[in-house]
Amino acid sequence: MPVLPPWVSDPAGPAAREIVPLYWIMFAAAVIVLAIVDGGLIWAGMRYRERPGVPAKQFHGHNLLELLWTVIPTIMVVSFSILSFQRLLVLNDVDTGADMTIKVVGRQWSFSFEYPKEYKGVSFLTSKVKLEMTSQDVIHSFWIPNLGGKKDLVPGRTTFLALQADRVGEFKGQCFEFCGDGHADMLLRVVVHPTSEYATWAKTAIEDYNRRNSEETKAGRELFKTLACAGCHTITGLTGGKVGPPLTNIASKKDIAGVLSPVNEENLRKWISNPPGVKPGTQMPNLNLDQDTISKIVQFLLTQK
Ligand code: HEC
Ligand SMILES: [Cu+2]
Repeated sequence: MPVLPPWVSDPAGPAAREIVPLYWIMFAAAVIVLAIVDGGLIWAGMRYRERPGVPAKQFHGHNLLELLWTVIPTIMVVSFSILSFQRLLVLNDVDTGADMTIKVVGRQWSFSFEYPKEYKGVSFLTSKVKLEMTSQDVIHSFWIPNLGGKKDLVPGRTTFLALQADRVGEFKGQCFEFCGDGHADMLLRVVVHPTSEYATWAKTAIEDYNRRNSEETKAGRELFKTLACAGCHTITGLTGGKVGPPLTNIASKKDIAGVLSPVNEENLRKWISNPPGVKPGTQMPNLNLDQDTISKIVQFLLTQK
């Protein structure tokens, strides 16, 4: 999946595409103003400066010039405002066509995202995602340059932003409101999955969430701690056994004891039910556990990613 550098001028969605022309118009105007003002300053400084025998030239007002530098900037500011408000009408319409709402909370110094609890089946196509945002402490700001829009997360208030991408990829962003020491660590990453992969990702994410919070998993964790497993296996923060391999990230491994692949519910069950039956001569004994105990332990192990 392509990882794109955050860059405003490389729009990857409709909101960003709205903004880019305005970005260039303002950028060009700023460059022209810079050239005229600084050019004029340098030119006048050289032309009218004091020289040996020539006193510096004195001016007292110039009606035409003053009119020009009042009227032109006014026209510029007003037209930029109008153009900006037009864009904002589009950007602020977060609801039309939004398929999914994700809640975003900013805090010093991270963002957290809460997805809908249910997955509505594989036919569920997500194109526009609405973000419902708030902050726990100070003001933060959500900005993914390639996807456009930029919205503050304000404590005590809810703000909205819509994200929509028209290419697959990983888009980077950053908190855009200085929020304290860890401000620079508030990186953001939006992963745009192809529709087909999104279904799998969402299903797994929801399964993981439900598993982490299930009673069975909690029971499995206790069982793991109290049964013989604890004496032979290390799980960081839980047990410290050294006879067998650490199981802290067992659910992310490619295989179980080198013989069963992948690491899933079925294979973990098979392994724990009878290790020597699966891998003759292994050092892990058959603990003769009942099916219910094994189920709980397996649910717990699957959360160890
Ligand atoms: C007497 C020590 C011992 C006990 C008790 C024990 N194990 Fe093991 N376990 C091992 C050893 C040794 C291995 C490595 C087996 C091999 O590769 O042949 C292992 C491997 C594993 C693996 C595969 C690890 C990997 O990295 O592939 C899992 C999963 C596992 N044990 C879970 C458990 C669970 C759950 C319990 C408790 C119900 C348990 N073990 C009890 C010693 C033990
Ligand atoms: Cu921040």
